[in-house]
Amino acid sequence: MKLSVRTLIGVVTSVFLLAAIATPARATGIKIGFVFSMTGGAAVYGTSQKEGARLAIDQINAAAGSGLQIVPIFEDDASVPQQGTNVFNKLINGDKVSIIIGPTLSNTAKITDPIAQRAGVPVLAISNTISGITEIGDYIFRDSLTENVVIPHTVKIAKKKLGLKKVAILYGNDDAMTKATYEVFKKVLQSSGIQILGEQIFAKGDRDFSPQLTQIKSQNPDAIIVAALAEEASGIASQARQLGIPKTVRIIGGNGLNSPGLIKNAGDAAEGIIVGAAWNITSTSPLNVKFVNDYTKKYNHAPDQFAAQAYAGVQIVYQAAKASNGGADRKALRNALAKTKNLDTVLGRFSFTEGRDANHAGIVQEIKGGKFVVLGN
Ligand code: 1QQ
Repeated sequence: MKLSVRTLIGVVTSVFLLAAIATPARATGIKIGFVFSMTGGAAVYGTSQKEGARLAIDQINAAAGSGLQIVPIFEDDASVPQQGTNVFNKLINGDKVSIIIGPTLSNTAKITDPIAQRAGVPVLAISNTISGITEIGDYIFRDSLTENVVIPHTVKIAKKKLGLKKVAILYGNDDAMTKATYEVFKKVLQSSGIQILGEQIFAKGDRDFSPQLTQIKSQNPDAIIVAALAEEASGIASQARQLGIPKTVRIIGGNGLNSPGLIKNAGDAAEGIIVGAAWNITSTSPLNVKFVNDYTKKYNHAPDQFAAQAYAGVQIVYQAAKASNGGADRKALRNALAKTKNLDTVLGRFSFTEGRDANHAGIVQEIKGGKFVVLGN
């Protein structure tokens, strides 16, 4: 076959053009998968997390210019482990993300994180607080404080301020976090010499807590320990006051109670609730002041702890990506994450422990005037 020069040029040009069309644009950033509960019972947390992450991404990408960009892929786990599994598989095998931030609930993380560990995909938990999450494997990190760290502090401050002697416990027995919170409280109360008058349970989705609260009222406790997610905690707080349990009988809880959604739903009945946290809005560090201002301006409402942990999480991952040549190599990214030391974040100076857990001070808050204020450090 004889080809003219012109035909040859035409063929070569077409091949190049076809190749250009067929080749996807080279990734110019680090692909991060986000798995948050945007629907279902934990949506109050997931919504804040997405807002906090989005703010951090926008600021980082604007500052990076032609440098390393973040390419986010957001997924909703619908507050259930099965959907968490589906989206983890999609992000790992389909989108081929470098790392996953999330999922919102420990109840889901227990099921999803082993999938990422087996695939060699790092995970940064930003709101899981039960023990045993980072123990899933060496690719699992977290920037949230555990109940094990926060609850002893909560009980100590509550005992000192309120002179607690006897309490009743009400907990959800079908969620990993509420069960763990109950177990940690029980251990800490016993070792603090505080008497447990009785234990009551409920399940996710319950709306009527009056049988349990009537029982608790008859026990005349100094306080009620509530291990619940925000949705059920709102109903519990409202009904406790409706049943005539006075506000002097404080509700004391774990991480599930750290949402302003609780204040919105329970209104005045939320006043006086005590909960340990990783962050409080009044922290005066320059980074936090800027974060609170920027966030409030962007979303027209103040951030919560979940937004702050998400914002810090994106920053932690980004610095590790930069330190590992863009984060495309998951193992190098994992190793860079493990080296995170004294990073200035909205949570304070941040380092991971040997076991890849958060290592910073917590605070104890109470709800006063419709806001979370610091009760003690
Ligand atoms: C967990 C939690 C939730 C209450 C917050 C998202 O701490 O599931 O571990």
